[in-house]
Amino acid sequence: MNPVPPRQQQALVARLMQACGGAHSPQARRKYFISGPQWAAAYQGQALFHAPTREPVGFEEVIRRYAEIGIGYWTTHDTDVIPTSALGTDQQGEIVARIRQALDENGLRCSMVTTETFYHAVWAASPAAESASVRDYAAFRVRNTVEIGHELGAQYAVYWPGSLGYYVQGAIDETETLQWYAAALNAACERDIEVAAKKGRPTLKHCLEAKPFEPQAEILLPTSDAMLAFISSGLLTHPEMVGLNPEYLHELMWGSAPRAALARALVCGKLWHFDINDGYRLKHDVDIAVGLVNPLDWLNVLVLLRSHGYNGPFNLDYKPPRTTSNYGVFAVSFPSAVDRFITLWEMAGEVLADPIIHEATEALKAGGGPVDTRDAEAVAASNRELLTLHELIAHRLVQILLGLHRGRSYSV
Ligand code: 3MF
Ligand code: MG
Ligand code: MG
Repeated sequence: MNPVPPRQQQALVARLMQACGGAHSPQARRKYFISGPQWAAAYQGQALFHAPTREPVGFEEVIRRYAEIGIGYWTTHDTDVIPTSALGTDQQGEIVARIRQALDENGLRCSMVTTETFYHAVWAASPAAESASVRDYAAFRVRNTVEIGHELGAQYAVYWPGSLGYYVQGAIDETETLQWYAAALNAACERDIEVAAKKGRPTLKHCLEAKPFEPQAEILLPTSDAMLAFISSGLLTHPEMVGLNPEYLHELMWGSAPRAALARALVCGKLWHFDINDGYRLKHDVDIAVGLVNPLDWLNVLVLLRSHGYNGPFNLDYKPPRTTSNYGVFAVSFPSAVDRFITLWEMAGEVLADPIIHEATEALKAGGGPVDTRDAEAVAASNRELLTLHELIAHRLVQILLGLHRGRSYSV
């Protein structure tokens, strides 16, 4: 192939994307409760060892592009859109008004707001630091975010306490830090109750998001299970207002099965919001787009969520790779992520309707019939042949994932 000069490269990407086919229309995409974060589209590719590879993108452009793609909901940190120094000032009011206008003009809704409590120097010792001034500031920030959320018509507030921890051992008392963190959440919930009553709106759903590693060395609430324990610890004044925003990769990172983590949240009635992405076990938070690494696991996650009637948002919390250009973010990265999600969602429906999986599952539950249930050998013998169905179900799931159940085969 001849070299492709820079001015022809976008056209090549567009043509090959078109050739991939299988794209859903913006109208079809909008039927899903899929939200696009401001920070995901605006991510410039920077990291500790990485200079940015993309130009900055403001909220007007992100909202407009999401609308074109068919992503119906938008989410943001307070400081993604409002400079730290402008928080709580008239300038904030002006920016929020501009956001409302951009959302209205493009037919998007803001579903979630979140407070950035990890980037600025003020959070060096976490939002629940020893100093009361830091904690008062944290309370101001989360209350202010609740107000922004109500202004923008959001239903959810998310909290990622990524800096709630320490670098060196013994410097903090963990129990105190957790109490102080709870105090900030309590302040947010109490302000929410006041603002919601004043505006005649329901209160927000406050969702905690865990991550096991980074940016702090040791993290006090590293998993969704730790969050569940924290919610029922007695430290929160409104535990009924607080649930979870698990992130797929955050659960995978520590070696968990994300689907099992989601199941534990479901049985507690706390699975309210879900950050969708992909990546690898025991590595850092690479935030690859949904289904690019673990499509089979993703199919199974969606089977679980569909079968339990999860109806919260699917928040596209991933980072377009540094190798993707500004053009590619909206031409390839977001539309392809949304379409893979929709395909996996539809496949999950096929799994739930599949007569083979259905019969195999029912047979496993029916078991082998009457037996002396104090006799281990007899119980094992009575079920032995049925248990082969576990592997048969796994085979069937892969058939559905690869389209083999529709007659596709790979013999040459
Ligand atoms: C970090 C994250 C965060 C959270 C966000 C909460 C930057 O790993 O996943 O995204 O999702 O702060 O909304
Ligand atoms: Mg996240
Ligand atoms: Mg992540």
